[in-house]
Amino acid sequence: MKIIVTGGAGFIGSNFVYYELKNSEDEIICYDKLTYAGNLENLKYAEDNPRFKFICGDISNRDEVYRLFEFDAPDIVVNFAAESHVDRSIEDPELFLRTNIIGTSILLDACKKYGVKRFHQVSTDEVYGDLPLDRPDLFFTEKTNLHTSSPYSASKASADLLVQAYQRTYQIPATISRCSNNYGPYHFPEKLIPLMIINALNNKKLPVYGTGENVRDWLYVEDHCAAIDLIIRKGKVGEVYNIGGHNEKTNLEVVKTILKILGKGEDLIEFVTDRKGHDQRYAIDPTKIKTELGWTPKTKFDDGIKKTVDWYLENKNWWEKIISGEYQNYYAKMYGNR
Ligand code: NAD
Ligand code: TDX
Repeated sequence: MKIIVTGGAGFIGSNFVYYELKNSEDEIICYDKLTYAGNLENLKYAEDNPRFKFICGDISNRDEVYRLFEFDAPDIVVNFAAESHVDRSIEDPELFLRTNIIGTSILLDACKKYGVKRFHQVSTDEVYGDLPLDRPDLFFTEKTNLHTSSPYSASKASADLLVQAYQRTYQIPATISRCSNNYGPYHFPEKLIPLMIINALNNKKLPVYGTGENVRDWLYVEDHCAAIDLIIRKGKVGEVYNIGGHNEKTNLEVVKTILKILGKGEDLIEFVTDRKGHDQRYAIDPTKIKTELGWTPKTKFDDGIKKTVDWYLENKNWWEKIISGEYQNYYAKMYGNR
């Protein structure tokens, strides 16, 4: 089969490309605009594989997308392409609407026009909004109402609604997955875990928003890839699957764990102005994907975070190139006066 992986030069998409090249016989076409978050170096171990091809393109460009579907005739499309950072969406929402909503709708139109066996939308637990910190008994299930907090999550929820509308109206064979926070190799340094690892390695302050009590539910990226692989092959059309491994941690716990692994002092921690509209707690109930598809996460947080820190230690070149470029301006703008 032929699988188009949109956004395959980003964090999770590149891990998914490697997962498929290793675990399937399928042909993988990565279609990516190479925004600031897309990086061909993420795919350097795939480029010589005869089952892999890279095409540079934008999911919100209808002509380009139709050409892609016409020439490459995919069986399956997995849509990772998105603007993915909440803080950037708070500064400038418009691009999030264009890529995450219009881009998804154009991919769906292409599926309608050319036909596919499956369209899979990679969504997020953020579409459910947040849970209160004092109710550890509550979890997001697939039946939880959509209730978004940031322009990012609103754009992802809008895309989910479009996928469901196209599935019902035009019988597009679509599925949706909503995963909790990922971590692992190739994670762009703007996000919590890589940012804290890199700052600690450079003996720079670690900017924790608010009190650091907000809770995220962490999943090692390879476990997310395995779940998506199961859904595209065995998942039922029209269904939503939540993905998460019950690894809830406060941000402060995560930051302290990283400092401990690196043998650095907690004096590097700096509490800074909170994120606007900051979601309190995310927590996924993964019962459906476990019982219906037999998925279970393999990597425990304690092992995954050590593997991740090791990866950043061993791939200094990768992140040094990123943080020496435009990222400097981003960092000054977001953290300079915080
Ligand atoms: P990322 O920002 O690392 O990568 C996004 C990729 O999409 C980049 O390669 C970028 O170049 C590409 N892209 C952006 N706009 C594009 C466009 N218009 N056309 C084509 N390509 C474009 O993001 P990520 O963290 O890998 O997230 C991938 C997907 O998974 C996103 O849809 C995100 O909402 C979802 N998700 C992420 C997490 C997480 O913890 N990172 C958790 C759940 C769901
Ligand atoms: O410098 C920071 N300091 C800080 O305290 C950063 C970048 C983050 N934080 C906090 C905010 C969040 O509570 O850490 C937590 C995690 O932040 P992010 O890494 O920005 O992730 P989050 O906002 O939880 O969203 C992520 O998970 C869901 C991804 O970026 C999304 O793409 C995904 O959908």
